[in-house]
Amino acid sequence: MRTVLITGATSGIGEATAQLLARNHFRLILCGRRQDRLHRLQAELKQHTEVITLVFDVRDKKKIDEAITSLPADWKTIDVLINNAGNAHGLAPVQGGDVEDWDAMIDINVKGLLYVSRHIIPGMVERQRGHIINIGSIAGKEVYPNGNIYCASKFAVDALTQGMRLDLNPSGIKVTAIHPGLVETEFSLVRFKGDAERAKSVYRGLEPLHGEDVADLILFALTRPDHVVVADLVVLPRAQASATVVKRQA
Ligand code: NDP
Ligand code: 8X3
Repeated sequence: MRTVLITGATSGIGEATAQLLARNHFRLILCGRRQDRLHRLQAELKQHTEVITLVFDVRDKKKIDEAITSLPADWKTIDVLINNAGNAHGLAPVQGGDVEDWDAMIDINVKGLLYVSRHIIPGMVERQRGHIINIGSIAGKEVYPNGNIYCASKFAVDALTQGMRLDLNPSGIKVTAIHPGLVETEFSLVRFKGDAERAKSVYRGLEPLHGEDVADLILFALTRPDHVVVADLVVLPRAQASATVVKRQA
C-alpha cells in the first residue's frame, strides 16, 4: 500500500483527494494548519485506511522539518507527495496590490511547495522511486487581469514541475502537474477574505468543477501502469474555455 502525503488536506481539492485515496488502497499523511479539521477527517477516514495528520504552515521551514522528522519509522517512506496547499490572496491591479497578499502567495504557493518537496524528494531519490503531483492552475498557463501575482506563483509551479521532471528523470521519479480551471472550494472565500457573497459570484451561472473532479484525475495519474507518466493535465468546467472566457447562464 503506497503512503501519500497531501498538503492542504483540510478543505477543497486536498480534502476530496483524501476522501478518494482513502477508499482506493492508499495510506494517508494529511497536512494543514487547521488541526480540528485534520482530526475530524482522520476520524472519518480511518474506517477505510491508516491515516496520520501533521499540522504545519508550509511557510515555516522549522515546523515542516519537525513535523516530517516526527513521523513514526513505518511512515517515513513517502511514496507520493501531493503539493496542493495554496490559495489566491486578493484580486487587484499590480499597481495597487497589497504587498502582504503578494508575500502570502509567493511564500505559500511557491516557497512552501519547495520547502515540503525538499524534505521528501531525497528519500525518493534514495529509493529510486516516487511520484510527485503538483497542483498548478489555468492561472499558471494564462495570465488574467488582476491575477498578476497569483498567476506568477502558478507559472512558477508549472516551471518547478518541469524542473523536477528533468532533475528527477535519472531517479525514475514520476512528476505530474494538474492545472484546474474554476473549482468551487474555499478558494474564493480566501481570495476575497471571507466575503461569501463575492466568493459565490465567481461560480454564478455555471457548473464549476468540484474538488472531487480534480481528485479523480489525481487517482487516475496515480494508477497508470508503472511505465506511464501523466505529465501535464489542464482540466476545465464545460462552461470555461480559457482563464477569461466563461459561459454563464443568466
Ligand atoms: P481551499 O481554500 O479549499 O484549500 C486550500 C488548502 O491549502 C487548505 O487545506 C489550506 O489548509 C491549505 N493551505 C493554505 N495556506 C496554507 C499554509 N500557509 N500552510 C499550509 N496549508 C495551507 O482551496 P482549493 O482546494 O481550491 O486549493 C487547493 C489548490 O488548488 C491550491 O494550490 C490552489 O491554488 C489550486 N487551484 C484551485 C482552483 C480553484 O478554482 N479552486 C483552480 C486551480 C488551482 P489550512 O487553511 O488548514 O492550512
Ligand atoms: C484558480 C483558478 O481562474 O480563479 O487557480 O485563478 S482561477
